Amino acid sequence: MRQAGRSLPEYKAVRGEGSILQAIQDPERAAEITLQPVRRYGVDAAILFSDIVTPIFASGFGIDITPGVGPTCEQPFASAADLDRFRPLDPSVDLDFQAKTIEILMGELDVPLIGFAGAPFTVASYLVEGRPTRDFAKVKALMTGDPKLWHQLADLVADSAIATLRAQVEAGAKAVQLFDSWAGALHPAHYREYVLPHSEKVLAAVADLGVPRTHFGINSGELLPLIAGAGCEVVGVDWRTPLSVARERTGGTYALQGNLDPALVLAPWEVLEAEVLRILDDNAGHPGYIFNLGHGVLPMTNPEQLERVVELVHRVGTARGPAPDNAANAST
Ligand code: 1CP
Repeated sequence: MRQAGRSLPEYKAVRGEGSILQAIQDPERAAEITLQPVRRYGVDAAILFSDIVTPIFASGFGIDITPGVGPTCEQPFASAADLDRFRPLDPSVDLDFQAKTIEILMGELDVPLIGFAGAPFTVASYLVEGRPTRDFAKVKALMTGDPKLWHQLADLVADSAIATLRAQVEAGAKAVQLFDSWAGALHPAHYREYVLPHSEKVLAAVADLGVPRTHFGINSGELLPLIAGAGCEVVGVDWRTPLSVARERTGGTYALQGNLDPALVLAPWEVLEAEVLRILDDNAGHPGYIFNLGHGVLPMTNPEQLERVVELVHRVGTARGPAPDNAANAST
């Protein structure tokens, strides 16, 4: 549950003012923020407190995270000259704070740590647009109007994702997630031509590490077969596609993660409870399933509602666990 900590009073107490990049670069604080949702909710894994733009920031390309807005660039990526603004990332120097955070976490956590990176399209969209966007007009104009420059940019972003993911796993992360949150803004043909090769490169470059790879995009119902085929073991599903449909579209051999609508966590408990049970029923006891929200936790979420969701899933999800004919597969 990305940003599960964000609505917690204990997060607000340690996060500090200004850009979260300050907190991310402070290993003690970043480790504490990573631990908070695990302590509070008893979830089965922790997700590293960082952001998808951290490696780009560390490579020296000017980017910040503006409170209440998200990633912003004062000078967005606009021409070939901007390629020189990326330094190749040396994780042992540029991302040393991340390794230190994970080192602290390895001594504290009793659940697995999930590492992550942003996929080339989603990260590049912030670099080209300069801020969060609804229409992705500039980044689409770049990819279709100057494919050569687009591919050069996406390749650099892919390299930074590979460097950060490998460093996270080497430091102790037990799974990785590649967030292509905004891929659903693309037509499947454009996704296949301009985006998929770069995400495939990232996922292939971490295959030898032997940790499960999750690949996720919101609004990605039409893209699910392509997202699954990019090279992963787990496919993240937002709330717009029923799990059973997602399983059909991905051929039944991938684990799925999702797909509770984060807005429904704000609904009365009876509504939320029914929705959680509906999702578990839709999973129909399939062993390859990770209960999660379909996207990040909304800032106004009441932590008690999430506590109840976790408790319910642990209680009922286990009871409704693998159906008998799937149980054999689960143990192999
Ligand atoms: O759960 C956690 O807190 C783990 C750390 C984490 C992760 C996994 C953060 C901290 N960000 C992310 C990933 C991330 N960041 C994604 C991919 C997953 C997703 O789509 O949810 C994306 C697209 C971003 C970019 C980003 N950073 C946004 C979205 C902006 C937009 O385009 O709408 C925002 C608001 C941020 C800031 C941010 N990052 C993380 C937190 C806790 C926050 C909230 C703001 C803050 O406290 O200052």
